[in-house]
Amino acid sequence: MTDERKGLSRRGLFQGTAGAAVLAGTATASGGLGLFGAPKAANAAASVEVAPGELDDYYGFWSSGQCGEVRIIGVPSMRELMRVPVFNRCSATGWGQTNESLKVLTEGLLPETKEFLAKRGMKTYDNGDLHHPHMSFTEGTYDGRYLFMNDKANTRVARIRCDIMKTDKIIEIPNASDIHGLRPQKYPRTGYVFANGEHRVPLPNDGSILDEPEKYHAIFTAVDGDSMEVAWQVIVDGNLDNCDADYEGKWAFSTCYNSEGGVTLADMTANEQDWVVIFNIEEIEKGVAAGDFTEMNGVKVLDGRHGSKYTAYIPISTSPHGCNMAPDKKHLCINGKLSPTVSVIDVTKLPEVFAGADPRSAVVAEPQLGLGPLHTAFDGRGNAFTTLFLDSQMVKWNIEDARKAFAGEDVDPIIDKIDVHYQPGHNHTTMGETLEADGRFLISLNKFSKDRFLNVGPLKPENDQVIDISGEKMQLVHDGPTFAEPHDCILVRADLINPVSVYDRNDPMWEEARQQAEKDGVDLDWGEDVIRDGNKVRVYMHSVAPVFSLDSFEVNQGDEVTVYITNMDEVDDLTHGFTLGNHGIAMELGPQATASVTFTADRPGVHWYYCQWFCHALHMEMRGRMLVKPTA
Ligand code: K7E
Ligand code: CUA
Repeated sequence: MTDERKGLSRRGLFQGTAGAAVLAGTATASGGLGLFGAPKAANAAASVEVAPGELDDYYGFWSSGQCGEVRIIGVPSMRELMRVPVFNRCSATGWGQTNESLKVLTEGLLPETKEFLAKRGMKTYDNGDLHHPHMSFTEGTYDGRYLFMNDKANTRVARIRCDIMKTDKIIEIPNASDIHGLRPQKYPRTGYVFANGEHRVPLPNDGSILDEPEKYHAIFTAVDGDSMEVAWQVIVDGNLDNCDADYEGKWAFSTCYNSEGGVTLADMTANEQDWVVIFNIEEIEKGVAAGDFTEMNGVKVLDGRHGSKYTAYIPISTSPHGCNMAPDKKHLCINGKLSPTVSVIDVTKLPEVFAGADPRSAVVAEPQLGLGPLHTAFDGRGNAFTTLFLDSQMVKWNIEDARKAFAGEDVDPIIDKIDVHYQPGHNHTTMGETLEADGRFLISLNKFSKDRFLNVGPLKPENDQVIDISGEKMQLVHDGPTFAEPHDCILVRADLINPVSVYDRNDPMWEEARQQAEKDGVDLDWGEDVIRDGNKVRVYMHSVAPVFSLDSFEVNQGDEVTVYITNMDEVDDLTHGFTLGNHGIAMELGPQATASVTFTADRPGVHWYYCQWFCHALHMEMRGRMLVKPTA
């Protein structure tokens, strides 16, 4: 492509996306570049272009809020690559219906939750509110092993295996009421996954205390990221919001609002100041070893309220929100939300605070940035980018300059501001929460899109915008509509993630199916058989495109049927499916995977099952019959 032609396509990109509305009014005869100006905008536009057949430089892992799933988006192209069901029920893959997924969804629930759900005829929750996806770390950077995420709706923490991009563990957190902020330990490795219980509730929350808010507590949880068991919990004052960890494995931090201990909006915002809580990991581990805890619901719970040696409370203007550790290993940014400031804490001063120094002495900068600062991201070159929710802007500022200004020097730390569209919450830079922050792209996750896209009715998409931050000035280069309701994302360099294309037949995911097959004397890989065991029937078969190895099986009305299917194709991208007509049953069968589903055969007659994943020229013919013999 010649430079001239590139220039044309860049213009095309702007006219098609960000620039359309503006350009309509300002286009000039010289080519319609208008407001964006020729050279800089053109360069920026080129940087998000990923031509057909080319690959993105980054994996973006997006949360999806109340959809309860994780989405994988290529960055900078913003092409959606995959959806990974986590807390939701997925029609395509059978997540929430297959025995393998139900094991993940149910085994980590608390006994009282299982009992509560059983009364409603449910095995697990089928919704979630997933805000914060974060990858496991080794020595301060992403290691490609796992992703961890929170469920604010039903108080859970989940893990995705990045080799197969499937959820493999979900646990419910006892003694907490919803999980909001979540971050893995960055150093030496993950290690702990820190999870904030946001709402304050009585402990235990069994009805013995009701309308006595002064007796409610919020709780901070450390989950062991390897075993996915709760390691310990710490009771704190206030409501926990967002959290982060440092780069030396010493601290965890949580923003806290509602120092008032109130239960209404007016109560909760009455005080001028709330705080950030600093958790001293070493002291907490010593306390656990020394037995300085109360055991509650099987968990070691430490008291970290004011005056505890496990925590420090640093006063911050009322209701701080985002909590972001800079890759300079030194500066923690606490975003003001109701205050127009970001408070910068120098973590090297924290030992003094724990030794008795004034907690505010750790605050080394507090730049006034604009209205509604919610979250901050970093470029690895000493600059920070903060979302301004109320101003609908992104502000770029320099951390050292902010320190100088705080110390009384006449320096303006603000480098640049640009409009985003509209009302940004989180933002994230490429590799920005790691020591390998590379300062190429910034995503602004805007809560509203207003007039940026074709009208699709009263429910509008959100708008995730891509901003080029490689130069001194920020440049908006792409608009990306998203469905409800991503809060956060991370941007991971593509070489750090190496998923497989075909499952390993020894994967533990279908271990229970393998054990059952052994008991039944059936080869789970290549076998096919119908095993009757009282009114329980187990049907085994495999699939190789374009056939199921059983083209029919017969059961009696009222039988409890489990169908086990193994996809024995070894080819990349050869997924089959099993959909059983008029039974509400469908599941994904990945290459070399086993999946199973259990149901009661209570509809007499002939029921076709078919493959719902296009796999072969004869995909339409890939089917069989279930014959259900009436009981009477
Ligand atoms: Cu929406 Cu991270 Cu839950 Cu801020 S949080 S915006
Ligand atoms: Cu097998 Cu479609």
